[in-house]
Amino acid sequence: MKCLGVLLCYNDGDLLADSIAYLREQRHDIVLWDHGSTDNTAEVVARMRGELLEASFIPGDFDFYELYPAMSRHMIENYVRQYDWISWPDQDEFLEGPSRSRTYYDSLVEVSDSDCDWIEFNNVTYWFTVADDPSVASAPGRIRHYSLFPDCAPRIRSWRASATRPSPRTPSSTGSSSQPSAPSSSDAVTISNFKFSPGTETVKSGTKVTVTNNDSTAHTATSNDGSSFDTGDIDPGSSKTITVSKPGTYAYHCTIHSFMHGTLVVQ
Ligand SMILES: [Cu+2]
Repeated sequence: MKCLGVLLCYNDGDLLADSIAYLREQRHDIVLWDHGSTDNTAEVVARMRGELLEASFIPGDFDFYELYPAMSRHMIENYVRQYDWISWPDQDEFLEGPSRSRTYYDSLVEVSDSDCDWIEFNNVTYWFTVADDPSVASAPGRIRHYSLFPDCAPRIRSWRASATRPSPRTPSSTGSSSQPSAPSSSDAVTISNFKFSPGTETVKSGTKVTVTNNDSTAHTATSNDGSSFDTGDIDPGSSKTITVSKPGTYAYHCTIHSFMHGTLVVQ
């Protein structure tokens, strides 16, 4: 059974190594986004990069309330089809089955074989005390002090991957939108680490702009006005071109990762 864990991180660097190690113990591949942490999160991520399927840094000025929808679209676009089960704890949470005598992974296998599509978890607080055994490597094994968080409704943190269905995307008409005009020269925008570079590109009217995706996940370059240009999906390692004739300043974004923004100035 293939399990994928999602971690959205913000300034919980002291717990992050345990969270990553725990999901790995429970046989999950991990997609991690760090939302502009200012503590040692980046250092922990760098140290544990080999344990992570994906680690991306999302700028802190990206709206927190857009983060979950953006991650959801990212998951649907890139991962949901390849996995059987998704676990999406808060980054300071350890997901466990109903009994600690079995691993979370073993509980997931049981649920996966049932008709259930998701799991609700009671919200339990834990804390470290001197009575905990620091020689136990597994954090949940180490922590012995739990209490049920009062007045807190159970939360869904884990579900069948196929229950996350792609919403129909508006198909992009063609790979590029171009008005007839003599192309004068060409220019390039590259995408690396979820960023368009240069952030603002200035070209002459009719210039063919090549957008190259150096990431390991698909992106688009889509004008915010919804009509001037849309590359459609640019697969990892490939390029698409945009040609715009009408002079103006065109803000654009990636439809899969709405926090990715760029500007094309056509003179
Ligand atoms: Cu993107």
